[in-house]
Amino acid sequence: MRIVESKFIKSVVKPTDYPASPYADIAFVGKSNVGKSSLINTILNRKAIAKVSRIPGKTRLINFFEIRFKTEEKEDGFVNFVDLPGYGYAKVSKTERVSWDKMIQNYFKKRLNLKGVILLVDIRHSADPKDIVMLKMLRDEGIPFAVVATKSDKIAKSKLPVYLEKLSAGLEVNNKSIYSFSSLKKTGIEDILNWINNQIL
Ligand SMILES: Nc1nc2c(ncn2[C@@H]2O[C@H](COP(=O)(O)OP(=O)(O)OP(=O)(O)O)[C@@H](O)[C@H]2O)c(=O)[nH]1
Ligand SMILES: [Mg+2]
Repeated sequence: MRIVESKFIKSVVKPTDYPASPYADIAFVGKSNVGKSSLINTILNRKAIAKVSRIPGKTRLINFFEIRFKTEEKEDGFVNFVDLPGYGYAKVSKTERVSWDKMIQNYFKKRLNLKGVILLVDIRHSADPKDIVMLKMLRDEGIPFAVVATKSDKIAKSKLPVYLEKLSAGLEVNNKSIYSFSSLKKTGIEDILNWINNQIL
């Protein structure tokens, strides 16, 4: 899969505001600051189509992007990428947290275009209860998912398999659906694009 073009569509909160689209959605979720927006920029080869910040809680709305791509089978394919607001950020009010959770839950339940979710986790951290809750929600809804362990540039390359093994055990996901990735080093892009392509065939 090769990205040809990508454009920002809109930011929304309510299901009634989701963009009408004939294309499949692939959504990106994970704790705040894990690197969702960075990953989207990196795989789209764009500097700042999704907003990145060192301060957690940057993405507070559901952001839709429309991607045009090419594959061996398809000369002209389209998919939407959806950047979801990060969870688990301590410095937000309870009301705000509840409204974020609701926003994400609504999206999973109501968005018929949704064909797959990529859950991002920090490769350096052990399995987080909040991510386990997210995985349960995805399983309950029957939404296909993959786990991407980000910021892999922070650990030695030789240690990657050990960290991935530990995370897949902790999160109780098959070690074949967990990939390492680095926005900084631009590694792991191919695996993610292949996974996405398989969800939208
Ligand atoms: N070293 C390293 N830093 C990264 C990587 N990906 C993201 N970062 C940094 O992590 C911080 C957060 O990145 P974002 O992409 O904004 O994270 P996010 O998950 O979109 O955060 P929210 O929008 O708050 O949910 C930024 O300072 C990024 O530069 C990576 O692969 N390696
Ligand atoms: Mg973000």
